[in-house]
Amino acid sequence: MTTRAPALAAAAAIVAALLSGAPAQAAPALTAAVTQTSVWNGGYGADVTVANSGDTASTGWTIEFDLPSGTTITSSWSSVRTSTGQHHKFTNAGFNGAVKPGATVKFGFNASGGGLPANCTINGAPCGATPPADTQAPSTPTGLRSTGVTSSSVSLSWTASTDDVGVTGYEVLRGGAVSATTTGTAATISGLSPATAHSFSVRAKDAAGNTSAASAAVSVTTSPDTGGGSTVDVATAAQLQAALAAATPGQTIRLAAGTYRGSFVVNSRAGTASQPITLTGPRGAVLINDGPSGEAPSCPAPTAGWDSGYGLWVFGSPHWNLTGFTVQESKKGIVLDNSHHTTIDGVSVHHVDEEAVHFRRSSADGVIRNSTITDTGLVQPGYGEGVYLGSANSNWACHGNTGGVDRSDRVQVLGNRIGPNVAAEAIDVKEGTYDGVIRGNTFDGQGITGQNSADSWVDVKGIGYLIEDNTGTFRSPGTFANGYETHNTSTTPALPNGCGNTWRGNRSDLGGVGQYAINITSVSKCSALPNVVYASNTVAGAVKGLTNAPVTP
Ligand SMILES: [Ca+2]
Ligand SMILES: [Ca+2]
Ligand SMILES: [Ca+2]
Repeated sequence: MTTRAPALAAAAAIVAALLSGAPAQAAPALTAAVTQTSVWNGGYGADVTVANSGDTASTGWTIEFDLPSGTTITSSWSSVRTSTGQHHKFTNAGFNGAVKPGATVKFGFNASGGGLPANCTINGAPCGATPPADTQAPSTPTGLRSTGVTSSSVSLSWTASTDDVGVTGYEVLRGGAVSATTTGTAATISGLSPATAHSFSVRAKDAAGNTSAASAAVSVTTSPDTGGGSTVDVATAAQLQAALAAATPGQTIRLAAGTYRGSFVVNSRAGTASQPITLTGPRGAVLINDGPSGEAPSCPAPTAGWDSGYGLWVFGSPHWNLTGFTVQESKKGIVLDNSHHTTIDGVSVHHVDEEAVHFRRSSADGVIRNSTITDTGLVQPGYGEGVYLGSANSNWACHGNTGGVDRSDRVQVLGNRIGPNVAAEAIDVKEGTYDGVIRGNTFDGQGITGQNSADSWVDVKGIGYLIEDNTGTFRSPGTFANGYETHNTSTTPALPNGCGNTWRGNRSDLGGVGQYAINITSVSKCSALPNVVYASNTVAGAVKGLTNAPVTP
């Protein structure tokens, strides 16, 4: 027994050495180390270095490791690979099985996904020699940029970092806090506030937990909230009527080109300030109402059995955008009742029996801009205004829903072309309305009829309007008295109608017919709140001159 014990002990020691891969006398001692050589969005390339710290050349080697789920090998070289699921086995190629003492050989692979090898063995023993501790952080990511935004998300991309051992992932920081992690070089951050600037940076990590500095920050602003942004495409009158009846905040109703013939009413379908409702179409989307028909109620309101004949009627429905389309061959063009914050942009209204666009029943804070109006008042020339702001006090019983007054206040009329063949005023500013802006419009007075005292581009019975940088012309035929007029209509309640308005930078060509560019009917009635005509207004072709009122330098 005693004579055999040393032999048994020696045999056990050799077995242990083989199992551990530890160096042994006169034997190769192989280790293997995996190093990422490049990293890209969605994958990486790696070298595996086989080193021999023994004192005899190896005759061959087999390296095995596992990759985590989601990471696969797309190619490999300088070895013979057998992959079974997530387990990968590499044996030496013909030329690199012999690794001399102190020498290294390499093979490599490309991976899809960011996972790194685990459970690495070489010739059945652990791959290694304990690697030196990784204390070096990856390089700082560069090239951070936005690749897309929505109202609630931002997509980012950046250039990969490098690392002495390997980048294992990235952290996306928003306002200094980690908002996403990824193994690739792109990320989408969601759950963000709309219409808000958000600051992002990104940093890289390695397997040892070393973290790079944060990249340069980028600020990305999310889109405005469109309330889910649903778009309803319509191509027929019935589809349009159904869409208007079911409109919800944030929605866009999109008209296909074509003719829509019928009664189109938006009744009590309010948008909101942050989620307006949009009706949009090309100029070739044409709304026509062949009405009116049926029994009218005493005051106009959507009523079963009655068709107003209006081309588009927005009733009790604030926060709408009306863009691009055409209204024609209707009794009135576009009528807004009690529908504040409506924006009309780039529409065309023409060939209507009465007025083209009417802000009525205290439809305040609206805008009409970049729109074209011609050929109004075909049936009622005296009511054929281009844009009508408010109501005559004789109609306040119906339309005076704010203290008995139609307060269609603060409407802005901007950059429109109105005329020719607008039978009444291009813009009629009714008594009791306040503080609108009439700017940058082009008025062509040809065809104005003089009916119902309509003999100027603009008639101002409202209060506190700013009228500036408009261009007006007149050529016969037509009945044309002055470019702009004021009137001091007496109302109950008493209001300073036709006072407190300002003219600046308007260019008027009265065609040798008009008396004054700006005729202030009564200076004395506005002594407490005077109208102001600045010298920056110009006139040509006037019978009398720029204005009957004092000119302010
Ligand atoms: Ca490192
Ligand atoms: Ca007049
Ligand atoms: Ca009028």
